[in-house]
Amino acid sequence: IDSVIPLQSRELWKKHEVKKFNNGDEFQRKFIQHVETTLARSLYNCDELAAYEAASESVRDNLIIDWNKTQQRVTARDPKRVYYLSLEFLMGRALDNALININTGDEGDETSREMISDAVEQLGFRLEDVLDQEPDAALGNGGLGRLAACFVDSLATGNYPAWGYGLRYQYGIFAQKIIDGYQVETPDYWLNLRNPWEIERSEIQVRISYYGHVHREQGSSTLSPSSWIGGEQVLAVAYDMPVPGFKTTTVNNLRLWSAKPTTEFDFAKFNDGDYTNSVIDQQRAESITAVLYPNDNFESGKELRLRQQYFWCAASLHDILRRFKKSRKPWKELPDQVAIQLNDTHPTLAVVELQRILVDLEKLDWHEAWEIVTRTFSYTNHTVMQEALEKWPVGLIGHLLPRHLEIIYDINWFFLHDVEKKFPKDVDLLSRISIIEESSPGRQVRMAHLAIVGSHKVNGVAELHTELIKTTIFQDFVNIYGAGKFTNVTNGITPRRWLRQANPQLAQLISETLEDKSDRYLLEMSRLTGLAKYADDLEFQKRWDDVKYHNKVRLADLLCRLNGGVDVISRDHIRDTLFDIQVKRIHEYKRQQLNIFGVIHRYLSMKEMLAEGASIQQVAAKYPRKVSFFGGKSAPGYYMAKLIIHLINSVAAVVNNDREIADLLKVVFVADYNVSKAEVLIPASDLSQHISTAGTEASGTSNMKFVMNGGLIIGTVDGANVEITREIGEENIFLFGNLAEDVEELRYKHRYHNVPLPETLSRVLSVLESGAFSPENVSEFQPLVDAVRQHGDYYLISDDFESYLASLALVDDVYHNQRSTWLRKSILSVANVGFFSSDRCIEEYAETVWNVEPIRET
Ligand code: OAK
Repeated sequence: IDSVIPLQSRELWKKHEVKKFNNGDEFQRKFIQHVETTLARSLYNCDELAAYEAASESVRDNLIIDWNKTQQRVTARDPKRVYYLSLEFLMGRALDNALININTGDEGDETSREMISDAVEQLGFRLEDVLDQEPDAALGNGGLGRLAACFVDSLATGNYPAWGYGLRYQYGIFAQKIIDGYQVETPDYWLNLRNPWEIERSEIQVRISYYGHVHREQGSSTLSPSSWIGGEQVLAVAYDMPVPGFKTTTVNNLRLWSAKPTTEFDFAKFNDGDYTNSVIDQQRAESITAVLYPNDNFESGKELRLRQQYFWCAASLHDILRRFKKSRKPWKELPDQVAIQLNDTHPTLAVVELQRILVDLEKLDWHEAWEIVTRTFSYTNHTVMQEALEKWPVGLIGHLLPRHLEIIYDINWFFLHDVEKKFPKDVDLLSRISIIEESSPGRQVRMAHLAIVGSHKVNGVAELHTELIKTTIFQDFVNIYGAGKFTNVTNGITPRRWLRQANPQLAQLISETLEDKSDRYLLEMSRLTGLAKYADDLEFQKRWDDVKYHNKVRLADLLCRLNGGVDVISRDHIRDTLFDIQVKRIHEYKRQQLNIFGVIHRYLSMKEMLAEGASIQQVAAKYPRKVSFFGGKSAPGYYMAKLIIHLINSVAAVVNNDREIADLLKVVFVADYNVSKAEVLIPASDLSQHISTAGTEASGTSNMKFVMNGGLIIGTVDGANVEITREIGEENIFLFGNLAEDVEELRYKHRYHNVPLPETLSRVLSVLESGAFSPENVSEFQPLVDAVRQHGDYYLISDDFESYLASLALVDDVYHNQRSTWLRKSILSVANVGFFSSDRCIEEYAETVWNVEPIRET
């Protein structure tokens, strides 16, 4: 590898080589050194926050040493690399994860985490409290962003030469406060404290242009080299986050771009003597990476968002191509050296930018360039929901990126031309598939179409979802390209964070039972099947149940702390209270309203029994102890989702204060659901709800997390629930509701006929209308009632309500009257959850989409 250091000096470098800490003693030395020199503190003013920072700096030192080696190894061998472009990386906390993943000592020894836990304790701190100081890196909204975080973990663990590229937002997803039962958004300025997990690369800067105009030689077409003279300029500066693999020294890189002003002024203003305004204008550059757009499964189409997208695509591509150019290979070999994965359509401008670079700057022939582009990119679709499909007004793109718009038109022209040859005279087909939508008030660019045309592979994220995109939104493209271009890669989750880190007690029980002291099962999850033989072992069931109990207490402790030291749920009956949890973004299609309507039904039925003279014991026999937990954020502008949050809190206020039902039912809305809260909530669930209208949830990934933690699922036949059922067995999951194939017809019926509601739901809606849960504003929840009664019940609440209630009743019965059967289901679920490791998922991408291989240490 090239170096500016003269040969005779290199021995000296090697002599002073920086070494990783390898035991508790060496860790402590590093820790204290960081307290003194990095933090400029001492024994006398080192609090828990300082301890977190010093511990992180020390662990980071180890990671960086391996990071450097990994990068040198990859540079030396120059294999094909993967680049994962995602506008969101929902990483959560880094320290605990690093403690689990870093390598110290030999296999079978005390794990590095235990070692550091002891070392930290000797220094006067409890590791748990130290870990708790870390703010979440919350640079994502929900499923798509967390998937990207699981993927970079698995890429490093699998030793793939792979980098993630994203944006370094100064404000991550907003912090949610609940005030008077309403969601209130507050800014998440997560970089308030120094961030020990990022390395600023101030020397890595890419100049990004916007606006301006395009020049070409007289008489030449838009297909020939053109020069785009950009107007506004900003700088993209790189910040790197190390991503350590598990049981490997591979440490990959997550590169996040931050916007900075250029050092040049607007000279016109400057010369006018308007120095101050010229500086202020520059300052605006930083707004590009100021904030993450807080929408999940929804596109708001704001100009700043498009500016973010181009900024990130252009910076990342520049970086990727700079690295490729070092190997001095011809351009036609780019697709043999580079695979770029588009995480949804957000990075689709990268397709256009690569074509621009190849044609305009590298002077390749259009078609030669386009062949290279399409062999380089592949695209993952994450939703079939119309409102989430990205479309940008042609006028906006043309103004912001004039040359890119020309290229998009040319891409479209050749594409339509080819299709026309294959399907002559099918004008409807052409207008359906065109990258340009001829809509009023103006034309729009359909980013999904551009992503498909610009990629060699397109994938969905669960079998049902892939089937749906192939037969609905992308059907025409299957006819054009053939089915081979479209493939399924079912999502997965990393078992390091979602089992080992989130649920240390269960992890301990598993490794003991499998006699797998060094936790190899976290890499080879098929080993979990070894648990199956204990499914009916009463002694083992007891230990299994004890772990769940411990995790439920841990959740109760967290809620108590968040509630200022006052218990939210009663401690007396935790072991025989069913913890029923639905945590995910609040969305009508995810149907939190169905869940809360079910809770209202339960409450009304209990009250009715009491009113008819039943004893509380009789009520308890039918409606045994249960806490319904909800958590999740609503997009700030999503009226119905916010109303659902308020309804949940209003129901909680009534139910939780009703002495008559004697704590048999509680409703808890956990404010500000995020990754670190998920790590406490998920292991505590007996039951979790994944109840989207069939065909709407592309995959879901929290369903996998709950199962991996021994929770049972109540769910619809949707997304990855289908494959979960196949893996764990249909006797171990509570499925209900209509199927995706029935949805269209049901919606049609609602639209044109007066479909009577089931009596159960009718009662719930009437009570809502009566203002029982909104005494101050009787009609407050009317829109939720009307959505079902008046507006066609688009999410099919009424069609699924009865089977939902029946399924919930079955849950109660098995949980309370057949505990051993319940535990058996739970054990068998974990035994068969291995398929949902993101390691499996990454292997599938590597083999079927990217054609890349791992790089191992020799
Ligand atoms: C976000 C923005 C635009 C389009 C889709 C999303 C998104 O988060 N989709 C979710 O992706 C997850 C990962 O593939 C899936 O598990 C979820 O079902 C899907 O809603």
